[in-house]
Amino acid sequence: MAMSTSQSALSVEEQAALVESSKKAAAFQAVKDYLESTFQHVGIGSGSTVVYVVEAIAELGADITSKMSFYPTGEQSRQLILAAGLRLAYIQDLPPDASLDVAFDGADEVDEDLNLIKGGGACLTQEKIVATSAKKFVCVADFRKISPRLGTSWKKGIPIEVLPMAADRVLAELKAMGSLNPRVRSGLPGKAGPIVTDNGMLIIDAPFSPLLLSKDTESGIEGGDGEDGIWTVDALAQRLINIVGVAEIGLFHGKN
Ligand code: ABF
Repeated sequence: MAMSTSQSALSVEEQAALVESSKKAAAFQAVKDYLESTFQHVGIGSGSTVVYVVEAIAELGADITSKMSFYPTGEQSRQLILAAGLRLAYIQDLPPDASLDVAFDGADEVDEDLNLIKGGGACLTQEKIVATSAKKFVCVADFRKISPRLGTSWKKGIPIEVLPMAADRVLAELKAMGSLNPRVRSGLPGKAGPIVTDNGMLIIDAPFSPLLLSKDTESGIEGGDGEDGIWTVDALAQRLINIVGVAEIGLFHGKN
């Protein structure tokens, strides 16, 4: 979403403060609206917005939260849960026929159908496991994340977790599909080499033109399966996950 005139007139500090207050407001509202006191199993995602989610949950008090277990999507959320004094549990310990009551997580970009790009923090596989284990998934995002088409505001590309031995082949396949300059995500500043995920894999960021992610017939574009370079979110997601060597992708579907 583009900044409105009044927002762009703000100083850098004022804009940063606006973003923080928006994240906090979204998080507190999400907890108020979607966390029920009878819930027992709650997923906690990653990123800076989720910090406020955990703050809002902790403020409910032990009378409510002590009956709940909290399932992290990575080390950051594990630490958040522990620091807030909440009960930590792991998704692998939840019986496979059981579900989380709800999971809260952030996103890098959200479209009008609530499709998401996630994985800017490289935890996308764990995030998808927790999200899809929940009866309800609540995406908590501030005004910057909403866009008419994925790829408009998040320009770094779709995060894709890949087996290291397949990375070059996956890169070649992505280029053949029309991804613009896909690349293996490199390490933190001052740290050489690629980022290695908690699963021992690499992350490829694969940018696609926002136009390629249009909602086919609804927006007057036929096809959407990559023919003529046009992809729908669904077709692209299906194509990406089927590339050999891809473990998981950072496209999350809004409708399932
Ligand atoms: C996680 O954290 C990721 O999927 C996403 O990349 C990121 C969003 O972080 P933030 O809330 O800091 O913008 O949800």
